Amino acid sequence: MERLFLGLDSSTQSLSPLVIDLDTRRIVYDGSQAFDDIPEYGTRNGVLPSGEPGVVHAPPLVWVEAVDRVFEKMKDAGVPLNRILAVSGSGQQHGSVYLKPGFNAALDRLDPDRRLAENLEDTFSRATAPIWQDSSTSAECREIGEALGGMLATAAATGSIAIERFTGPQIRKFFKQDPQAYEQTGHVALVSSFLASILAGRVADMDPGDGAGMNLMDIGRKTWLPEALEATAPSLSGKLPGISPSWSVIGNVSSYFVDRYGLAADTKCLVWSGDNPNSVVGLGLIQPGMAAISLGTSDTFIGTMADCHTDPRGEGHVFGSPAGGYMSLICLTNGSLAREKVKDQYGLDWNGFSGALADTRPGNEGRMILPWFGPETVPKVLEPEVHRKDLDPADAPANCRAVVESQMMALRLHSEWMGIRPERMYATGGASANTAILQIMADVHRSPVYRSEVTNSAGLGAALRAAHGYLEDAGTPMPWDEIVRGFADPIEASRIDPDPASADVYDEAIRTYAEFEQDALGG
Ligand code: ADP
Ligand code: XUL
Repeated sequence: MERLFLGLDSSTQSLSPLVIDLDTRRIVYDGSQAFDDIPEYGTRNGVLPSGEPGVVHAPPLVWVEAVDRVFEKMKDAGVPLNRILAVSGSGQQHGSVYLKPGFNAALDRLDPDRRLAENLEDTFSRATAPIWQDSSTSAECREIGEALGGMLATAAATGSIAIERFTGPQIRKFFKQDPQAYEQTGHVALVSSFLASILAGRVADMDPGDGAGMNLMDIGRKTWLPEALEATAPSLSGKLPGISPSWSVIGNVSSYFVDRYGLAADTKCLVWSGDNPNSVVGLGLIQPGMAAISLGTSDTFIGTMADCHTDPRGEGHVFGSPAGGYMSLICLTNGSLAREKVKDQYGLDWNGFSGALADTRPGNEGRMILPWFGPETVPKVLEPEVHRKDLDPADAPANCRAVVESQMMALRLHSEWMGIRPERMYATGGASANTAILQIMADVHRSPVYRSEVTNSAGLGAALRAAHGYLEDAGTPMPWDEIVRGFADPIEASRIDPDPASADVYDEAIRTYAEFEQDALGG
């Protein structure tokens, strides 16, 4: 008897459902609905055009409409929706949705003869939702940071310094700009908890994975931090839901989905989480001390930790891991963007870029680059500038090696606070297709590197969490390593071992790199 579970991944640009069969370890359905393909909501790359610098909002109703669209697509494709045992999901992190006090009642009486967007269009106290790309809250970050005793005290208490894209500073900005609309808000949701509420037909709790991305949660206790709520906006505690473990069942699916799409009435809905916490599960990082690097648009280093300790430099983040314990994350904004810039500058394709890496030697004879083509998160650089050390801008191969080596050294240097010494590392994201880049990753981190098979690790993580929570709730728990086995396994044949001589070179070079970075940042 097959046991089916659904994960819904609501990312910046699309909603992607993924159905797994836990027994045969098969992905039964893998689909997607791009928000831009629902033109009446006017998004481009998932967000609304904005005239104000740093302001990036999205219309939450497009996410709602996408829910109907993906259920229609699954039904049309013959997915046996009546056999799905449980649903969970993944949301782009930090984005916030503002709802009137009548939201819960509207969820309770969803009319299956009308689309979700029609059912819910009058429930918003703010028409748009600020999302993670919004960087317009520096003033609010300063205010919250000061109220909590400074930036590092904020990081120690909430897992991160007050950061522009995080939800708390965004809520504070809304309260300051439009106190009346804030007062008329009965409920503030994350993207994840908003969509979880729709599936369950009642206001859903947040989980400690996504809840940690708000500057509002006590990272040690995984409960709301009263001082942070107070520093953010008045009466906030009454507008937030609870925080529940990532494997909590909210209840049965809303009758809307039973009547309209044929789901079974006892399909369980689990709390949702953020995309990075879900990816931890989807990449199989279920034990403390595991690490992956995602080489996507940006480069992220994701690790897992048993105990919570935060970054003393304030650059990195700690979230609750949905597999228990904690996860840590740093993000290099100029990841693939920088590699692409260098590649294009010399008129190369990726083969040519890899060839340049083959033609140069580990350590690059001391030549380095700080590829801050745009603003950088780690280290924080607001006014972008590219710095070169002993590097001739006309030397194509040396520049190609410099960008990859420097980024890998930055990832190692700035993740040291996590205290993770993994026996193996996983690589995912578009650039993980490039073996020459992965060799440098293995050498700089002195660790074998495996490529991961999954492309939608967040959606897979959500489906696996649905299975885990369902079995836990049914009184037949399955350990995490068994849950992820066969789904999140790295490709054995993709193993790349570090070369000891090259690793020695990088152990030396990283000190020079650290000084170079400090000099560029003005000490
Ligand atoms: P996203 O963050 O949008 O999910 P992806 O994980 O799909 O991004 O990664 C896309 C990036 O992968 C592209 O921007 C490109 O720079 C990079 N990429 C694709 N193929 C290669 C390759 N062979 N070598 C290096 N980088 C590559
Ligand atoms: C993480 C972050 C992004 C979003 C993207 O802190 O801001 O990775 O979660 O969806």
